Formats: sequence, C-alpha cells, structure tokens
Amino acid sequence: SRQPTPADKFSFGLWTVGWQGRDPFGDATRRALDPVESVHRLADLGAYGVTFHDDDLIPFGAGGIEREAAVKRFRQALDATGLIVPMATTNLFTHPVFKDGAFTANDRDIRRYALRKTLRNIDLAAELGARTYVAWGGREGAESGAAKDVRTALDRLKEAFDLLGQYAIEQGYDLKFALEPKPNEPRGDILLPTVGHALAFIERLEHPERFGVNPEVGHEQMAGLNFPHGIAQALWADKLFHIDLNGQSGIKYDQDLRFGAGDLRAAFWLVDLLETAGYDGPRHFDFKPPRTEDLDGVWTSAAGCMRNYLLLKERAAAFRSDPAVQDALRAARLDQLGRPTAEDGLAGLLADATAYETFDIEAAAARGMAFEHLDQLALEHLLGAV
Ligand code: GLT
Ligand code: MN
Ligand code: MN
Ligand code: MN
Repeated sequence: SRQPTPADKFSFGLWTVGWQGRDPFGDATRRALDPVESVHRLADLGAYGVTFHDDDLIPFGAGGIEREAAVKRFRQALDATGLIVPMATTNLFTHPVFKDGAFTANDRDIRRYALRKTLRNIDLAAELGARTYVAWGGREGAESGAAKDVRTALDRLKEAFDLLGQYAIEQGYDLKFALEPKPNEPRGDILLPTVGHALAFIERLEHPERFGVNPEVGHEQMAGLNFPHGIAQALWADKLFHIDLNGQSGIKYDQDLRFGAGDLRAAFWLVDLLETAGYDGPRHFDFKPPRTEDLDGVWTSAAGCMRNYLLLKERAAAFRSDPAVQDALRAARLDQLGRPTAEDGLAGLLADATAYETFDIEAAAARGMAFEHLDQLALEHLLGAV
C-alpha cells in the first residue's frame, strides 16, 4: 500500500519538520513548531516514530521545572498518538561553546561539558524507550592544518565513546550507539568523514558491539560515494544500526532534500537493498523542507518522503519478481558470484589444471556481461514502463 502505516517504521527528527529555514544567507522563513504539534501531525501522516536532540525538546539552558514540563507534554503527545521514540541524539554543534568541536575540542573543559550534556540526554533517551543513540560530530574537525592534531583528536573521540559505552552498560540501558559520518559542513573537514572511516574507527573502541553507523544519503553523496554500496558494506559488517534518508544532487552543500528528490536512481537501489537485505530498523528521514515552503509545504514534503519510499519499494519489488529480470540476473551471472571461488580449498585450486594450465583466457575475456540489458530492465521498472 502507498499509505504509510506504523508497520513501515517511518520516523522523523523534530529538527526536520521543525527547521525554520535559517541558512547562512537568510533568516527564518517559518515560525517555530511546538514538538507536541509535530508529534500529532507526524502520527496523522502515518509515521511510527519521532526523534530529537536534547535541545529540540528542552530549550538549551532550561531549568529543572521547565525541563520536566517539556518532557511531560511530549510524553503525553506520545501516549495520545502511539508514536514511539526509536532514537535520540545530542546537540553538540549549535551553541558557540562547540565552535571547535565537542568530544574533540582542543579545550578540555569543553570536552568534559560535552560528555556531561550527552550523558544527561542518554538518561532521557532511555527513559523514553529509545534503543539507538546517534552521534553526529559535525563540529569535530578543522579548517586548517595545525589547528587539529587528528591522531590525538581520534584518541579523544575514542575516549568519549568508550565512556558513553561504559555508562550505557553500567546503567543497564538497552541502547546502542550509531555514529553518523559526514565529510564537511559545518567544519571544513570533519573527523570520520565516511561510512568506511566510521566502521574502521568502531573496531578500535572498547565495546565495538555497542557501536554501529547511522549513514545519511546526502552525506556520502557529498563525497561522491555510492550510497547503496556504503550501506551494503555496513550491512555486511552488521553495523547498520540506523539510517538517515534524504535527497542530494551531486557533490555540493548538504541539501537535505526530501527522500526521492535528488539522485532517484540511488534511492531506488537503496530501497531495493534495505528491503531485500531484511533491514528492520527505522526508516528515519533527516531532511529539510526547503525554506520556500510554508507549513503546508512542510507537511507535504514530509508525506512525500514516506510516499516516495513506498513507491520505490513497489518498483523494486516489481523489478525483483519480474521473470525477465531473473533471466537477466542469470545472464549476468549473479548466481556465479554467489558461489565460493574455491570450495575445493587451496589444494584443489592448485591441482585444478582448468583453473590455469588449460584455462581459455581469450574465450573468457570475450564473454559479454549483459549488464546493460539488466540495467535497462531496472530503469523500465523505475519509470513504471513495465
Ligand atoms: C543535524 C545534522 C544531521 C544529523 C542530526 C543529528 S542533526 O541537522 O545535519 O545530519 O543527523 O545530530
Ligand atoms: Mn543526519
Ligand atoms: Mn544532511
Ligand atoms: Mn543534516
């Protein structure tokens, strides 16, 4: 069905629909949204979850009473709508104190403050039932060479995540961490710029099993990378803990378009991959409704994210179940890729004269791969021609 339901596991950040359209060149074009209003609107549209930064819910610097009231109202909205909080995160980028980063700021007092701010919100995340805690280190980076000793900064980043992991374990929280890579913006260069960097970093942590990635479509595409390939490797490593879906057109500033806008072909292969791989986590939209839109446009944009996902899911399923596609996959020898190269072992490989001595190299080199036919079938399905 093209009508989103909670079973589709669509979730939105409060900061996405709530983005007021402030950019480096212009002021806000929309009023602030009350989180309670967003929860109700998202539930009406068919989402199952809502996510937040501490500061999206509780204004930065709010006192205890204001904090409790904000959480109470939010919780009431969740109870009234049945929306859940699958994920939460920390704002470690807006306040000027984080101008040189949070967990890797050169100033030690700022690093300690960043950790305390995060630990405090982890308690709230656990209290609201979140199972994933995202960490996007947008300010962890540099604009110039000597300003950041990257190897030492990575030591501090590891130290921070080791402490956060220890805290979750000691508190008995059923909570995993998902690191979100981004190559640049707002810093000139950000640490852990891609999915690959993050996967390698995680293996150096004290509790690697608690850590995975939260890749965002546009962030990998800003680096010119193939997003579905990055997701495939994260899945292969059992590290796809969460995902930020949106749209991006090529290598430029972070566009955060609604899902399906931008690189539609990549979106098609992404949905095909998530659905066939059995990814069962949230389909989380991290987009920014363009500042040209009024609030009606915001909700149209949010609904479009979900509808586009469902349309692509339909198209991908039609592609996979088409007998002509199955023939084309065989003609392209995907079944052969699925077979181990040397199930006969090293000895068998060495003893096999057909593998080398009598191998007809010229005949093998002359075989066409038939990929164009296969890809044309994909395009026909994507365009709804079949
Ligand atoms: C911020 C960033 C996003 C991250 C969010 C989590 S907030 O808007 O641009 O990509 O996912 O901190
Ligand atoms: Mn994101
Ligand atoms: Mn983005
Ligand atoms: Mn973003």
